[in-house]
Amino acid sequence: MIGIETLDEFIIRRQSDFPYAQGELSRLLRDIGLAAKVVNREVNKAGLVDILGSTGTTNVQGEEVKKLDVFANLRFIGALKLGGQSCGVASEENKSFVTFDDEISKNAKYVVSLDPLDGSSNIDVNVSVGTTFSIYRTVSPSGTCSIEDFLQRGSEQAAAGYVIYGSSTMLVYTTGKGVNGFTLDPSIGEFCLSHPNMQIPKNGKTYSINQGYFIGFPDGVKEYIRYCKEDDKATNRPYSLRYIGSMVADIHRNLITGGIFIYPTTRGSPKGKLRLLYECNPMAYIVEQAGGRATDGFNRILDLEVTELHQRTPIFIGSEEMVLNAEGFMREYSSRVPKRGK
Ligand code: AHM
Ligand code: MG
Repeated sequence: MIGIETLDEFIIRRQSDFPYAQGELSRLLRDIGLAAKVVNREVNKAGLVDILGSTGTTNVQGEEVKKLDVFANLRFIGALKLGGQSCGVASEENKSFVTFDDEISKNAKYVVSLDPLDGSSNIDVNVSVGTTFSIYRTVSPSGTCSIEDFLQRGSEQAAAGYVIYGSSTMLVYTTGKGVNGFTLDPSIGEFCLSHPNMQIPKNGKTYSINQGYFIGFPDGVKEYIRYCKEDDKATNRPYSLRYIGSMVADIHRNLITGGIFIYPTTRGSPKGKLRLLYECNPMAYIVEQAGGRATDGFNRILDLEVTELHQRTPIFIGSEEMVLNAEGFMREYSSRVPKRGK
């Protein structure tokens, strides 16, 4: 198609970027793109489920009406299993990882970790949601996988990305050679290259955090928030606060316009809320590849040791200068004894 490059065409053109250029990773990415289209179709008719479902448990085709996050989980796992390029999937929806031991995946060299529908509570109120995914080359022999394949550091990711189901649907991914974004054109049913070589501004004037939990934040975060709200023309403060409550949407906005997203430790989530394996690692890889920064306030997210599938971590992610600044507050105040009622 003249002037338009589809996701599939782009992946094939860039196949030589991959260190193991036998096409498996390309096919895996295309499987993810396909599942994203199916999930997008369902997300777009979310409000119709009750109307179309005849009893609340079955729809007009007689299929069981599933919650969208369960539906998305089945679709992504189904597409990856059928594609035959991965030998297992770890998902936010499953306690343990799922393995594929079919004939079709007997030579598979990859595993995938994903959150099939992040921010799914936002579905009920017509607010953007997302999918995050992370792909690793296995350390186990081809066609087999074990927990070690999933517990690799984020720096070992072969590819990662996200899909945002927003006012338009986009798939953004990296294989370690920059970040490219594709917008779904519903008229042709294809993701088309719309955001080549995405770069996050080095600085911004948006901070994104659930400020409702302020009382339970570490002192460094409290002080950083005070800094964001101060008047200072030279540094463009006060910053704007923007918080959608869908990590993918919040980080996507900051990726494009500049900003910082923080989900720190809180009183209710003393280890942070977001999951390292399939939420923070893929977003950190994307943001770093776009020239930004992602840490837990002290250490690079991609270097964190992964010890369990559903491990949580605090995260500070976005424009490099803003994240560095926030880390400065964390360092300065972490050694101080927290003051009561502050
Ligand atoms: P989920 O995986 O249960 O959907 O939760 C993850 C979501 C993120 O998308 C978002 O950043 C965060 O939870 C919002 O949490 P909170 O409501 O505590 O601010
Ligand atoms: Mg999630």
